[in-house]
Amino acid sequence: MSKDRYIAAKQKWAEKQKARGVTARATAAADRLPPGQKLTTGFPVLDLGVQPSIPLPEWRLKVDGLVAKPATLSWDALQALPQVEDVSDFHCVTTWSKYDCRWGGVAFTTLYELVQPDPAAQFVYFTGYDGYSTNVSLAQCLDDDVLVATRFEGAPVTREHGGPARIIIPKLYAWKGAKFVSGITFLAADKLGFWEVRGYSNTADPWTEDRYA
Ligand SMILES: Nc1nc2c(c(=O)[nH]1)N[C@H]1C(S)=C(S)[C@@H](COP(=O)(O)O)O[C@H]1N2
Ligand SMILES: [Mo]
Repeated sequence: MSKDRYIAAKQKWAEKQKARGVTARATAAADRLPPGQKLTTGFPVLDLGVQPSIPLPEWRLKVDGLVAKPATLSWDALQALPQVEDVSDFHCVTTWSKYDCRWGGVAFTTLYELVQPDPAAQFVYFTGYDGYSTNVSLAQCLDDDVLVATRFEGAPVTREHGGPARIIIPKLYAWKGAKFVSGITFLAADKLGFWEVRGYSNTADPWTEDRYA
């Protein structure tokens, strides 16, 4: 099941790369702004009041859980993986949305391939250097636009926006994307994250205004 999604995502990537430069993304489509959202041109910062500073030589991303090959990636190891770019819209549950965010980094599917999750793994639990956590189904994570982002608009992701690396999951409300990401754990059973235990929706779909559980 997740294997099929994985393959489908990789296929979509190939098609997208081919189409790049040929097709322009539809702009300002009436159905582009999810219900209850307002468009912003700025980029608000939302965090727990802590913006940890992690020097790149000390930065690590631990990818573990129900996987055949757990990995602890250094900054250089992350940079050595295939790098991709994706332009996506960003929807925060506090009702602001930002269009056309150009993120660069490593596709989640690349990490999936690297650590080889067990078929029993169906959920992903993300942790951040600030103590944050959030949980997402594996199926959602295998979408081709899900990234470990290290670049925004061609420059390194700033500390306030979650650098050195943050998770981007464009199709879900942005709290599902951990800034200052430090860990990715593959799990058989779902485990609620920081906001999910505090009443936020577990599924977080902006199109159905799935904000609070
Ligand atoms: N580590 C961490 N990641 C986090 C958060 C946080 O507090 N800590 N806040 C989440 C929320 S609620 C949102 S809307 C986005 C905000 O990202 P931004 O500050 O770049 O706008 O990050 C998400 N990821
Ligand atoms: Mo948010």
